[in-house]
Amino acid sequence: RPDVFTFGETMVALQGSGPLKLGGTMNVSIAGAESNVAIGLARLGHLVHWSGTVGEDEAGELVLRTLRAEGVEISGAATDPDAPTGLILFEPRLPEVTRAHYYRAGSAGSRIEPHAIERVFAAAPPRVLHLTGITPALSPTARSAARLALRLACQNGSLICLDVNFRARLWTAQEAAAVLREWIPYVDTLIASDDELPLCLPTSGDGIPRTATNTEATSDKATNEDEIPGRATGGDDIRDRATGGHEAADEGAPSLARDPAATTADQARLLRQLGVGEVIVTLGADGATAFTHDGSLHRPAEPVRAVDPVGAGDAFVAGYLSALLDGEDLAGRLERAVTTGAFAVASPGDWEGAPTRAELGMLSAPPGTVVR
Ligand code: KDG
Repeated sequence: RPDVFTFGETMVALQGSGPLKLGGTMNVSIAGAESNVAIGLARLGHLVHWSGTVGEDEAGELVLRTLRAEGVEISGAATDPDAPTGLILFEPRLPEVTRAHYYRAGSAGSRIEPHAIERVFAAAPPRVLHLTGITPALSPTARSAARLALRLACQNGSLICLDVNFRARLWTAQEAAAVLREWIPYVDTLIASDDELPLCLPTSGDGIPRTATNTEATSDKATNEDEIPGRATGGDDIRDRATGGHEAADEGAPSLARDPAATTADQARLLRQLGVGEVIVTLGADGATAFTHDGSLHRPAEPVRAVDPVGAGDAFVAGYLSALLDGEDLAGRLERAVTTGAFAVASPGDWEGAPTRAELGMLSAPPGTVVR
């Protein structure tokens, strides 16, 4: 049984050395939020399964070869002869500001099909399903695949982790909100930046027909194949750590609609009332705050010299899930998350700087240390 299953689009990534329009040299690598998390977890010694579709091209070979080399299980991955592997260009524009340019519309990765997900769950349901809000933005079939994963994870008692990862270039906030609000009642661990929280909250008057009172949280009445069932009980205790050991959504639906003056804590409380086990709000250089059944806990970021911010969120998720799998308490989970996040910020590339378990302690080495 894999510790974690995740899936999504992984692209070939070209990392420029300065403003793109000036030309120059580029470094060739791969990038994808879910595969970044998968690599981060594999480096920390966890059994991770990644699935996705790449083109039948050299860029696709690079994606699969890299993931294989990093120890990520990819037996559920597919190749599509009729569409290319997607491309992302990273343009470091200022020392700490990077622009990303996508060439991914109609890519192989966007053509991932639900049956790929079905096969993975049939072979071995994972302890944790990690989803991002990028996958449902790619295409209707990718959205169906993500929804099916949610349903199968519920049926199999897998812990469900969702990183909102809103990408405004891929869909509108309205489109994202319609999907995320449907998923929220089934999420055990929600990871979002503070400005992404409203996308997950029910609201009236924004044209989205989903309010606190019509949100069906953890229904166990699902009879339709297409419905997401209530969560299976028993089995792995990993979900207990994230939800406080209670079935989510038992606190009654919140009566507040989205309120522009609501604080992050108010929003997190509403999300917990809707069924989320724990809400982890990432705050960039300010660290992260977790809201759980026990209250809230803040953890400042590890100070490092920032080299490249891309991939820091994914590294944070990998560290958090790694510690959760190891049975760490909330403080231990946040500590590992800010540590792996700091490694990503201090290293060029999306995932290249992810630490192994033995390297986790290196951050506290004084400047100028040579490890011999
Ligand atoms: O989190 C880093 C990702 O943004 C990057 O790897 C590319 O997956 C990506 C995306 O869709 O933006």
